[in-house]
Amino acid sequence: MAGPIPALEERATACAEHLLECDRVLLASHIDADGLTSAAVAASALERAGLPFETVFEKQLDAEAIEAIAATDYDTVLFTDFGSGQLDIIADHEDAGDFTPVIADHHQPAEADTTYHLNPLLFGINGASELSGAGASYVLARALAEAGEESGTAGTVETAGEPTATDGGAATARADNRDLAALAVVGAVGDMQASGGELHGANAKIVAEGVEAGVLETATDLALYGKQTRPLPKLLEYASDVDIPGISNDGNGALRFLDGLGLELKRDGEWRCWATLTSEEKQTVASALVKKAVTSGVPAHKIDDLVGTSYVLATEPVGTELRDASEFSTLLNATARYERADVGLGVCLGDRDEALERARQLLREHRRNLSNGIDLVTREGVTREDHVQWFDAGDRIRETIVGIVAGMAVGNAGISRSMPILAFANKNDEEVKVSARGTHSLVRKGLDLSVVMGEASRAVGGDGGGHDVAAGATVPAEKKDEFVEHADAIVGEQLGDN
Ligand SMILES: [Mn+2]
Repeated sequence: MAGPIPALEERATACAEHLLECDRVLLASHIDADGLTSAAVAASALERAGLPFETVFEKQLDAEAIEAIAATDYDTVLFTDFGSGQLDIIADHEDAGDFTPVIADHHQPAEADTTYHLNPLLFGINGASELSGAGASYVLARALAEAGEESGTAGTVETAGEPTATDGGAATARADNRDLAALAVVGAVGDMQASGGELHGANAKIVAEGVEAGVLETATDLALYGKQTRPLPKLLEYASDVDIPGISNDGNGALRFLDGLGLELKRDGEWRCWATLTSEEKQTVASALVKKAVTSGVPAHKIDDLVGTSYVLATEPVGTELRDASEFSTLLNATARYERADVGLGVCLGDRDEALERARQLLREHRRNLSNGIDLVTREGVTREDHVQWFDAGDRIRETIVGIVAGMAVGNAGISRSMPILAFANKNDEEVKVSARGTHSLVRKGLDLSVVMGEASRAVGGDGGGHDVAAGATVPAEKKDEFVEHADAIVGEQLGDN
């Protein structure tokens, strides 16, 4: 029986067979939604294969972190959602006999290779849009089940305590790890791979396995964030990706729009959410929304963005963030941003008590921190140079969220949309983190913040990079002003308005 992605099958099997020969494994993963789901997929597969393991998380897999991993007495290290980009350092440790790496990643590999390296980019599959770290881990998990079955090393652990007689389908899905497809999809969605409203390529094959296994449902649906948990008026008000005049960012407008549809909007005094509407009710709202967008002059390609594929985790309760891949990944990101990978992993592995409650609390705090941060920046304002605007939050906004705050504050009073914004926050005693945010219209005019942050930071002894519309850097604290000067000059050149 073939795995979900034939091109990766042979390598995945080699990785799986090596793992199954080990006495125990150290699992190391990245701290973000994709990394957490990667770890959960790998941890479940290792456990079902009867392989003892321990899990560690890193925000950044740098030389120091790899050194610490090498210092443990594990002979085999399974890296998920990172490892490829650090392969040069990892290979040195492998050569020194510190450990044998097994890597399930989707990032650009460094100039080195190793035997047990599972990465879609090595097999002509796009790692940015077709397979995430969790997807690569899923491919490995499927191979682990398959190889375990053939070698007879697994088969005793995985069905313990599971209903088998009455629930044959679910038991089979669990025995071959297809039930883990749901987490793989949460990882892909969390890694922003659902471009144009749906998952493509290898990701789509994983979706198909999840549907077959009964853990996923897909539907063409409204492509708004919060269908499971947001009260209907908030769902529409906060949907800012497609700007519908009179509804987006307009609480009263959203209420008036819904009131005019003749629907039962509340039940037991509580606003209903999208997920609890009947299909007719959803149809009524969706058609009215499209009509409103058309009559408000929203361009056709934007109206298309209102509709997309929803990925529903079929075994999770309706009306919870766990049921929607996008809301699930947001919950995981909230745990990751506050360095509570243990909480995120707990939720992925099925802890619906303590871990879930803590994750929800972290998400509430995260939203509060964002809103406080936006208030702070708006109140204190930004400093304008010729081509960029900036603010320094010091210790008052965490460096892990200062970029999101900057992006959300743009457009508020005194914060221009017509130049990029740089946001500083303290990282430690010696360094500051700087996050840059632009707009797509500035990118069309030539802005590339990845280049700006990379060049300006290296000019002052720091380092940085990212994407054209959003990037980040770390620079020595005393070089902040010099960094701003460099960034200002480079943006001026890019936009050609020197
Ligand atoms: Mn990833």
